[in-house]
Amino acid sequence: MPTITIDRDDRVVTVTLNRPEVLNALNGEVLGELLDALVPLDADPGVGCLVITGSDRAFAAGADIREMSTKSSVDMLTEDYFAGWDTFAALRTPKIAAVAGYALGGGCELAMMCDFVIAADTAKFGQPEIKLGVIPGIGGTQRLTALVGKSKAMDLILTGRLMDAREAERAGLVARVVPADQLRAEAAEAAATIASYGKPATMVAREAVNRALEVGLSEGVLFERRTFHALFATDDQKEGMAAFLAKRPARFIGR
Ligand code: CO8
Repeated sequence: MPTITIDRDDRVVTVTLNRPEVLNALNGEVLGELLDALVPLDADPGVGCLVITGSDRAFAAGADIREMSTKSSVDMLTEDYFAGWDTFAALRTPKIAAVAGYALGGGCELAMMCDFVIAADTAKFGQPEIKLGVIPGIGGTQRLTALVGKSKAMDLILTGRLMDAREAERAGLVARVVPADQLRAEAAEAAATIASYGKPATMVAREAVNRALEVGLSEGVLFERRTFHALFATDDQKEGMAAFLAKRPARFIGR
């Protein structure tokens, strides 16, 4: 039985994690199925946005503790355990995490690998790995610190406590909080909006924003400016600006 389901609605692809018996814990099988499905879709100009979601109870309660528990340090090193998640993070199509219930450990890290998070008011975020005698292993120490700042990242990672959706929104981890029964609709609407724009522009917009986490201000601003210049080679730029001046809706073609 697959560990994920894939639904496509025009230019939006929704991936639903589906291991309810373990609260969507992330194992090698989930990662393999995600990459098998998403790498080709990422290259498809007809796909404009991805939504990653889970169940009402759990987005994902972490990396699969059963899978990891018996591994040795040498196993971890030689398998380069978790390295495949870098491929997920590097997908160029914009991706939204739609989070209800638990987003813990690797689940919180998966949400942070997406471009932004829309949370149900039931969502709970945390990096509780310290309680297992380890630390976050899929980018949590880096991405959480970049999103919420050192003080709150230290609080969460050192105590292992969970934070609710409102605290996560105040802290900058979450972009929007909505009532749980509206989560899917809200994410689908945001994704459809993003997918309605030219994909070259949305792809490089997310690259430019992500650059802010990697480099200093002047390097980042230069990257942004050169990327902005490059977009003037696209038909979408001509169409978008002509449509604005003609006071009509733009029709983007993705090149
Ligand atoms: N992995 C495997 N199984 C899990 C996980 C998990 N992360 N989370 C929950 N489950 C399983 C439970 O074992 C249980 O299975 P069973 O029914 O067979 O006993 C089932 O899911 C339901 O869970 P609970 O009965 O515990 O449900 P509750 O509602 O009582 O509690 C919680 C829900 C609070 C989410 C609780 O399940 C929990 O604390 N889970 C673990 C959360 C956690 O610690 N996550 C971090 C995991 S480590 C990680 O993500 C990164 C590690 C980095 C390592 C770096 C190495 C390089």
